[in-house]
Amino acid sequence: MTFPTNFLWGGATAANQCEGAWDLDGKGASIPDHMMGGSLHKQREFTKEIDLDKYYPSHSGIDFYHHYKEDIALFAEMGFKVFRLSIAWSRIFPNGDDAEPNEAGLAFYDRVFDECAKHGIEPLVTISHFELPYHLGEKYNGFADRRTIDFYVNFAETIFNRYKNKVKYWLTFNEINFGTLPFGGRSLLGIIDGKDDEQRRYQALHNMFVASARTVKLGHQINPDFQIGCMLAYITMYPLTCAPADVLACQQMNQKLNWFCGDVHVKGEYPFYMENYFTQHGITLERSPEDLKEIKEGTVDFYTFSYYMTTCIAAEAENGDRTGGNLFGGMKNPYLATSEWGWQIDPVGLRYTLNQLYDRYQIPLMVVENGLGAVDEVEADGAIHDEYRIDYLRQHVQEMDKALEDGVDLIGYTSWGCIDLVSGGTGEMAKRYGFIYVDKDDVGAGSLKRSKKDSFDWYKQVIATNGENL
Ligand code: P53
Repeated sequence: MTFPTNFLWGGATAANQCEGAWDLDGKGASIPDHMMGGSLHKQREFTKEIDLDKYYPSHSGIDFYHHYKEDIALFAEMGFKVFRLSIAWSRIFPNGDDAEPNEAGLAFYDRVFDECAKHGIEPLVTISHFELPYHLGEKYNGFADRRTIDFYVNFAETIFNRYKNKVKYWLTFNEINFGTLPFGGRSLLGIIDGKDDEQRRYQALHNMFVASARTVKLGHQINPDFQIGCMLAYITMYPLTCAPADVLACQQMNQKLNWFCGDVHVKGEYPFYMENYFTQHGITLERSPEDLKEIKEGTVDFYTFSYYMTTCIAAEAENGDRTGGNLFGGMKNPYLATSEWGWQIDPVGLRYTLNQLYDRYQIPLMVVENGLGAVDEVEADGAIHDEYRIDYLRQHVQEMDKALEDGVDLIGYTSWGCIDLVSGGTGEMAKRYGFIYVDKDDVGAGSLKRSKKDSFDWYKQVIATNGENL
């Protein structure tokens, strides 16, 4: 058995996808509060005005805001060592640029962390998980404006001081590398208006790097025991063929999408290939020597990532088939099966990825999202037989085991959506990831009752045997 005794087993969520209570106790609207539900074939609609006659999934989520005790008790029953959650920025600073924090919002997370402590669960907090206060988008276009750096750092400082004895593990930005794609423009960077081009996106990303680095430094001053990490969506890429042109195209795609942000966070410097990319594409960034110094001084303590799928890259698009649900123009891998949402399932790719990342960075790694989004059927007796989810998770845990044997310093695993929640990409409830089923549908109907799926008992036994009994 290779899992270390202190391995952090657990699950992950994000505030905007589970809390609900979107305007309760002083909370302001966040960007996702302006997004309606969609599906694989229908993009989520974003509206500047919130039309209360329409259904916005984040407004009620799974009402974790009122069910947190019950939900955390269920996580504890599975034996969770860690629970990854995010703090809704607009619950603490309703507009993002407010002078004072909202006490009722701060008090909510005190209750959540106290509940975790009661069960011996360590919280892992994402400071910003695609949920900027809407006002920051509207007034400043989010991180496109440098002033948002200060708003973010002020938010981080507030929660660091408040929870310094309750939270040890922090992540600065969820899936920051999505900022390199149009996909990340609104939800991650907060660009609401006007053009969302590369120039603007890379400037916003730069501002986020400064915000992250300053936050890491500040966090270590507030509590030297803090462990502060970065978080990327790692979309592992293979060349579609062994044609050198495909291999090269794959390397270039890896640099831009998978390596750039991690290199800045971990090494504290812009990599040469991005400097070249900026020159080639006429991108000029406002980066002061002071910014670069801050980035160098605020490198992260550990590296975390989400891992759901892998994709293939070809120099010429016509060399292969595009898979329906695959983002980023990836190609179909004939050796892999796909989920109902078109994501290519690749457990062996996780071992490959862990080795690749550890080789590159040599700091502790954590897989903070992984899982299978699937439609679940509730049987007449209330049971949910999700053996497809167990198979997916089991195979990924086996590959983590092998990566540990390879010598990779992997410190934890939090599967995504440990309780069913609103899908980030599509806004659906139907795309479920949980060990715990929540009775709610895509139009917002349902009792919100929680029930255990077969995967609940499976994961419980995995944790109890520290990964031995799969
Ligand atoms: P959903 C795409 C590809 C990889 C990760 O995604 C992604 C996305 C966005 O859809 O995002 C992360 O809910 C994200 C979570 C999200 C989860 O993956 O679209 O951090 O907020 O819910 C799963 O199936």
